Order: sequence, then C-alpha cells, then structure tokens
Amino acid sequence: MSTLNWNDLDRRAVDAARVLAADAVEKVGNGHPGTAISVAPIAYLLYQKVMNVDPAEPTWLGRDRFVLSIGHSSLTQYTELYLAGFGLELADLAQFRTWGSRTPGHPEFGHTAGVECTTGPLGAGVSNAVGFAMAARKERELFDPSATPGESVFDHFVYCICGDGDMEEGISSEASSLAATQQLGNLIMIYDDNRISIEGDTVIALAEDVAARYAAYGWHVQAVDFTNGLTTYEEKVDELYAAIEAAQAVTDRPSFIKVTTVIGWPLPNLAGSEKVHGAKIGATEIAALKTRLGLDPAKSFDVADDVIAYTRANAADRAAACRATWDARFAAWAAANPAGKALLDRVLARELPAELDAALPVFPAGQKSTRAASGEVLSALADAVPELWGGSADLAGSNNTTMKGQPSFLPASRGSADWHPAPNGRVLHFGIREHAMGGILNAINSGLTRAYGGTFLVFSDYMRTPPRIAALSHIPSVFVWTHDSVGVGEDGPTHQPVEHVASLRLIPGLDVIRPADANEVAEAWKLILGIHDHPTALILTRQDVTTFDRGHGFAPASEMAKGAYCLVEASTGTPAVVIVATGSEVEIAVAARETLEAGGVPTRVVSAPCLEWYAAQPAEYKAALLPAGAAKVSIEAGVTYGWSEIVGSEGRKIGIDHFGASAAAGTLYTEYGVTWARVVEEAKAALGN
Ligand SMILES: Cc1ncc(C[n+]2csc(CCOP(=O)(O)OP(=O)(O)O)c2C)c(N)n1
Ligand SMILES: [Mg+2]
Repeated sequence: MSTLNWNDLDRRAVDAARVLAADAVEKVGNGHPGTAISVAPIAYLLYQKVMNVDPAEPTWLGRDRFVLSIGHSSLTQYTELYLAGFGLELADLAQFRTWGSRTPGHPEFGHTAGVECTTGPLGAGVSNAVGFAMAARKERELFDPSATPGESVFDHFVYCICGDGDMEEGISSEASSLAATQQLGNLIMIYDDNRISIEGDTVIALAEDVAARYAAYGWHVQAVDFTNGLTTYEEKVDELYAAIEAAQAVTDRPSFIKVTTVIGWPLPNLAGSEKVHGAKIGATEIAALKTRLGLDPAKSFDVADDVIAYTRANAADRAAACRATWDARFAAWAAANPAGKALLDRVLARELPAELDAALPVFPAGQKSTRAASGEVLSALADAVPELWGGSADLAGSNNTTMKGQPSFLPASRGSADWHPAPNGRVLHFGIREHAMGGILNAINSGLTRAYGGTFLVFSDYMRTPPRIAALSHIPSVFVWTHDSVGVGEDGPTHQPVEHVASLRLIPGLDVIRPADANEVAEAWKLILGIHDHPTALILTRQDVTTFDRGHGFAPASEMAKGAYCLVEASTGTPAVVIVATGSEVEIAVAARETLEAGGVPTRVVSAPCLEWYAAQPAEYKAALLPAGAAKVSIEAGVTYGWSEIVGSEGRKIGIDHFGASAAAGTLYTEYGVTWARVVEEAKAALGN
C-alpha cells in the first residue's frame, strides 16, 4: 500500500473546488451546489492522486475513465477539470449553465473535454460505467489477447461516483448485477451516501442496506465514514485512498465503496439539508463558508495562484509519468502486434474493413423474416468485422442477435450448457435488463468497438432513454428491435407494438430503419456500420416476408441508402398512384400494385425503410419519387402519425391507430385492414373512381 501524499495545498485545492461550486451556482442563480461541495475531496482524490489521465490529451487511449453518475452535481467534475488543467478556466465556471458555455447544467459527452459520458438521468451513469468496464476488457482481448489481464496498454480502471438517486433507480441495479456476473474487477464505484435527495431525508424512500445489497450482487464492498471527524477530513481522505487501493487489488469483482457524507458540508448552517441540493446557497452562507475555510468572503471565483499552479503541475507531472511508461509499452505492443495495430488504426480512422462487401450475404428470392436475415448477416460478418459484438436481453433466439458459432463474452466460470465463454467472446448476454443494456451499449460504442443489443420492439419503452442519450451524445449504438408489429400474433396486445416506430422517429438524431426484406437487411447493416456519429434502430419482423427478386423488376437494395426509393416502377413509367410502405407492408404494396396495374392504373411502389435518410434527400429527388400529380397511399402496420408529412394531406394513410389483440397475425392484418385489397380501395378512392 502506498502512502497518500497529501499536503496543505491539497486541502486548499479541495476548499477551492467547494467555494467555486458555491460561487458558480450563486452567479447563475440555479444549479446543484450541495453535493459538489461535500464530495469535492472524493473527486479531487481521484483526479489528482488516483486516476491515470492526461489533461493535455483528454482522449488518450490508456486513460482511466471517470463517470459522474450524479450528473446534477456537474460542478464536481468541472471544478476538477479546471484544477487539473483540462481546458476549463475560471471564466468557464463563471458561465455555468449559460448559453454557449462549456459548463452546461449536466455533463455532456463531446461538449466538454474530459467528460466521458453524458449524465443527468439518474442511474444511467452506473450502466455507462459498467459498459466502460466491459469495453476495457473487450478491447484488451481484441487488440492484445496475449497480454496478462491487467498488464495490457488497453487495461484501465473505470471510476464512478454515484449517489442515493442512482442507487434508487432500477437501471443501476440491473447494471450492477450484470457487473458482478461479468466479474468486472476494473470497475470501482464510490457511493456518496448522504441520505438526502430532493424530498429530504431518504428514510421515506430508501430503506435497505445498500452496501449489503452490493455485497449480495457479488461486489467487493468497503465503507468509509466522512462524517466521523469532520473537522479533520484529511485522515478520511487517507482512508478512502486506502480503500481505493484495496479495490484496485481485487481483480475478480467490481468494487463498491460507500462513503458516508453530509450534503453541503462544511457549510456552517445549511450542511445536511436538502435546501442545498438544488438551489443557490445565498450570499451570507457562502461568506460564512469562505470565512470558515480561511478564505476572503468578499471574493468570488478566486483561486490562489499557488493552489492552481500546484494542482496543474501535479496533474501534469502525474500524466507525464504514466504517459512515459504507457507510451513505451504502447510502442512495444505496436511493434509486436502489427495485425492488432492495423486493426486499431482502422477503427480509430472509422474505416470499414475491406472484406465487408464480400462478406455480406445476398439473399435469393423467397420468404424470410427480416430478423432471420439479420441473424444471418451478423453471422456472415463475424470474421470480416472483428470489432462488432452484441447480444440480447435474454431473447437471443428471437432477436437473432447471435453470430453463429461465436463464443460468449463471459468470464470462464460463467459458461453454461448453451453458451461457451471466451475472453474475446462476441455474444453478449444482458439478461432481462433492457435499460441497462442501452446504457452499456452507449458506453461501449463511444470506444473502439461496435456493439448492438436486441429485444422486442414493444420493450423499447423499457429503454427509451439510451437511444435518446446516444443521439444527444453522437454515439453510434445499434438497437435491434424485432417483433415489430401486430405480426407478433398470438402473444397479444402487450407484445404488439403499434406506436413504437412512430415514437422512435420522434427522437432527433436516431435513424429508424425498417427494412422490407432480407436484402434490405444486409444493406442496412452495411450502412449502419458506416455510421459513426449517431445511433440507429433496426426494426425487424417476426414473421416471414417476401424476399424480392432484385434485378428482376425490383430495384437493388443499395437504393435504400436514400431512405425511400422506387422498388417497382409503374408500367408506364409515369405513376397515377404511388404506394409508400415500410418493412413487412412493402410486400402488401407490391400485391396491391399488381391488381391496380391489371386494372389499368400505373402504380409505383416505394419502399421507405428510413424516413430520416429520406428527409435528407434533395427536394428534386423527393418530388420525382412522390410526384405531385400522383395519388398517394401509405401503409405501415402501426399508428399513422407522421405519414401525412410523406404522402401529403390528400394522401391516404393505412395503419393501426389502436392496440392489437391476441390472434393469428394474418387475422389481425385482415381485421385491421392492413391488406392489399384495402390499398387498392384507397388508391381508387384517391383517384376518384
Ligand atoms: C431519472 C431521473 N429522475 C429524476 C431526476 C431529477 N433529480 C435530479 S437530482 C435528484 C435527487 C438526487 O438525489 P441524490 O442522488 O441523493 O443526490 P444529492 O441530493 O445527494 O445530490 C432528482 C430526483 C433525474 N435527474 N433523473
Ligand atoms: Mg443524496
């Protein structure tokens, strides 16, 4: 065990962080000062004494990851980024929560250097931390498989600070249970046990022994009490440092350190009160705090020169020391592993493997569910795209998310009769934990590999926030949602999505892709793998649909990159009717076209697998595809919301604006009028005959 080198400048730097948090909230008039004040020593310890990070290169590959799951306490991170020299200055702290600042209300990935993930929705940060820890192990096994665990340049620790709210949220339980199953020894979570949330004392809502719960999950659990001996907290920092070192030494389990604190301490009058959770403190109390800490009560945003010089130099020195070692080890790794280095260079350059096109299957005409096609595509891509991995929330066989023949990403002791563990396993098992799956995917996809996760589309509701956060954070997570309509059949309305596709289209920056057939699925995966700055949703059928005979009257699937395209042209080349359909309803549109054409109505069928991609097309393309003079009919087995935008106010919209029922899929399609006959009827009505 090493001794914590802690001196008076460290104490003054922690105090600087505390008063800066108070000043920042006071200036803008809103925010969350209390916890930023009381957890300042914890965050300072991590940034200045524990973590391997490089303020000069915040995205350095070898860095430890820091997740502030208590995102409301963003000043906890901003003040440390300022002290360590990540680019934030006092002026940035003075612009806290204001337009255009680098210090938004909650930490945002990609917005502020040093912020590893967007947090604020409580509990989610815990799932991100678990995802980062899984990603670290995966990256080591992918790029440096011969290294002893813990000794690769890709190994690093993940530190997470969480609070009462995180512990109350279900997503943290999901993720923490999985973290223990995965034996994530590189994950260290520090719980700010202040027993205060917005409604005050958590006695009203949180009764269990949280540490005991983590022990039951299988975590290594320790406790440090900061409230004991509050006036000499330096010795407590010593204790926490020792606990962190003990946690680092436990490599077969994640570590949980409960730190009991008093919110807002050392505020002289308001410490311990929920009043300081989410409101400015008031000038008098802040002045009293500064006086208590030996600072000038008349000054704001004032940090002594020797303090900032010390913290910046300390962070830079520590970075230089760990960089010197790591850079040499990295060079040695690169020299010894040319294939791994080439793969690393490719993924860092966001290039697709040269073998991708050849590996993609081409499906013959016939019948195949789009979920089955997706499973075949993934299996076919396994060798060509080694950075791709994924799985399901216990629906692997239904979601077709398994790359055939590939082992599972599981510790050796976690194999089963059905699943074989391997260090670089490609198959993920999330358990029935959709929300955590989403958060884990977001963390993984902000790193070097690409991961997807599947469940039934109807349960996308259980994981609504992760695609939103992925879109906000420009992370290319891939959400595979199968069983995409009343086509689910007998399981009934609880399992039949109707509003889901439309509601997912509302999330800005999420591409919602609903392929019509197997070849659109193959093309979709190719396009998805080429997207690196936003998430995608792949919406797939349970039931078989027609695989169109591409090249024989049907346009190539590569046309789908435009979002919507002419799948079958009107016999005259000038359509009187254009039918626009997505997914399983495209074959219905094709059947309707035959009848309409037989009746002398020139009819075009447009497959529209991705309305976001279509929206990005030039106006001329849209005007040519859906010409003003033609009657238009849309058909999609879900709510019709949004389709007027595509077919116009005069267009006819066929859909299902109510819940489904427990019956055979075919019966439901007929009963609800999602049929070719109905399309013909609407088309004729639109033409006025
Ligand atoms: C999912 C979610 N629900 C609600 C909120 C609103 N909220 C922000 S902070 C907070 C209380 C958090 O309590 P705790 O984690 O104990 O933080 P502390 O008061 O100790 O700073 C709540 C309910 C949120 N940010 N995320
Ligand atoms: Mg709390």
